[in-house]
Amino acid sequence: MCGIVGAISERDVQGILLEGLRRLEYRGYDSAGMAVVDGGQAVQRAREVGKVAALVDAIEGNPLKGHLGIAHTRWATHGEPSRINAHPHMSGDRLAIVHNGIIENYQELRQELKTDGFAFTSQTDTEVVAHLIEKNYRELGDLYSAVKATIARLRGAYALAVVHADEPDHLVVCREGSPLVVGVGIGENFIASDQLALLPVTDRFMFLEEGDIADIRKDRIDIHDREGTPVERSTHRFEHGADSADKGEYRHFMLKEIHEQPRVIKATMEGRVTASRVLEQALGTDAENLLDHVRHVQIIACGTSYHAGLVARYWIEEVAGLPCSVEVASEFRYRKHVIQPDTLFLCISQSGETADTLAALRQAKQAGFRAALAICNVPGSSLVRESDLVIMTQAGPEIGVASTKAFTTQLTSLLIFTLALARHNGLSEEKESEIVQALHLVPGQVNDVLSLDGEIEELARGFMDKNHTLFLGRGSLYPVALEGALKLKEISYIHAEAYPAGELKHGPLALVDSEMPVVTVAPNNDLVEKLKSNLEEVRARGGELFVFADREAGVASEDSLHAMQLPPVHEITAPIVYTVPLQLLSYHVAVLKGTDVDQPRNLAKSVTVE
Ligand code: HGA
Repeated sequence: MCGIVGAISERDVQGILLEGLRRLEYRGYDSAGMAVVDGGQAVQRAREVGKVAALVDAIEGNPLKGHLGIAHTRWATHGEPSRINAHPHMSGDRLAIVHNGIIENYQELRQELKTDGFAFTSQTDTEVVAHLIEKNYRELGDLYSAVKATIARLRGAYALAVVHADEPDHLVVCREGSPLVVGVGIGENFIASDQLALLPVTDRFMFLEEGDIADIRKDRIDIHDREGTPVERSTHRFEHGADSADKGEYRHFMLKEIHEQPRVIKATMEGRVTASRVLEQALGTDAENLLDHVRHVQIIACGTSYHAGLVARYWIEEVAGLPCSVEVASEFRYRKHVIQPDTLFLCISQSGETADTLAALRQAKQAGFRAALAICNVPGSSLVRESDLVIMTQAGPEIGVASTKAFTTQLTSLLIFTLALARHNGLSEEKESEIVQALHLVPGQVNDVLSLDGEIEELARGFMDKNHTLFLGRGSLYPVALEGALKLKEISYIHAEAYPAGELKHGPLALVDSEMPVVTVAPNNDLVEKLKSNLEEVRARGGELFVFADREAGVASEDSLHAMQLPPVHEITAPIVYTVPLQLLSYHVAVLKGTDVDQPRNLAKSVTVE
């Protein structure tokens, strides 16, 4: 999604803004722009279609000089990606704004402003906000009051940062439904959509709450809440290493993040499990009391996180013995539902700002769910702040748009949660200990899978010239197949579908021929024999099979069957381990095809719009 950066400092801010944009590029990247104020002179602005590098090239030799500025990477929602629609948007030559979000009533405001004589140069909803602030500025005479009056008229979601050349000593920012963080410096201050953007200049952050409006000066930060009451927002130190936005020795962030998985899975377990038990207090002070009352779990998520939820359903029903439903957030929020008594509402989101998931959570809080648990990777995000219980995944910033380490740490967190819940529902100490011990083995098993990288790269050659792929799995490995197909689609643009293997003969078998590779994950569980029969069905139709199988499952390479042997894993933890070879497969296919692995076309990382 769009990324916002802003700075006010003694020094020129162009470098800070460009580095911030570069770090935000993973959120959305069809165009980028920047506006800088130098004393009382007119605002200087530069905008370019494409990546931040295009903006850098455009201003090379003609830098924007000044101590106050705002910048933006855009992922278009209103109006095509073009220079005219790129942010910052201006009203006249003295006011500039950047915006992340959607203004739902922009058409009616646009009509009104046209009648008032404002001329529009773009198709965006954002330009409406620029003109409305300018209109209010003319009436009220100061920027802060003008922004305040403006947001009272906006419907929708926004994080805004606004500068005016007549007031060159501050910027005004606000948020409602889109993330915004204030970076606290010494004699300089910053704002951004994500802390990651500001790590080169500060490690101290304040998270604005919904409805907050803030006046940011070099040496002061004044925040008011929705009611206009002055408020303090506490300052947090950034927890992850500042080098997270650096690829290091790896060719792509995605590959780096795949290889980080043993470490981050371990980090996600730290403080939450002993050698044989789950520490349920680690889920929150109220966890024990709360989990005691839960009789049903409703999971809500989008994309990869949804697949994590689908795996968790198998665990919750099998290990905790409680009914569990899973639904994509964008469907859940627009339908009527029957809420079972004592249902825990569980949201999964990497960013904690996923618009549909957040909206579903807010509805759920009105609708009478027992409590809300968030599984999230970004501390201080909206989802975390608005949930009763939280499990933070310890994946660290994930830059590759296609999620990898966030998924496996979500699974780790979901298994920890399942065990905590199961303890309240009669799980024996022996069984808990067996599963916790299996979980401790996962980082090592993932390492073993990573050592197969070279062989998986070889397999990837078989997909380069293919247009379609089928992924098969059974039981809790079916969602792993779904996630494998999603990964391949996202980064290699090969059409991929996943089916529960037993469904093959009910339709998709008609598609199987030598042009349709079939990928299967086959741990050595109760279903492996049935899966082998499904594989025979494919081979009988001339299909080429790529099977990731437990080395003890008795699946060996022959003719049109390429078998990759994986270490033996416990059947409960198998979905975590078996995800990894499919990530590597997608990665290598994409590299061989020459696609933009970390920033695939049309996609953005943190989906903060509907
Ligand atoms: N609606 C604005 C901003 C879009 C956005 O926040 N995307 O994540 C536009 O289309 O420019």
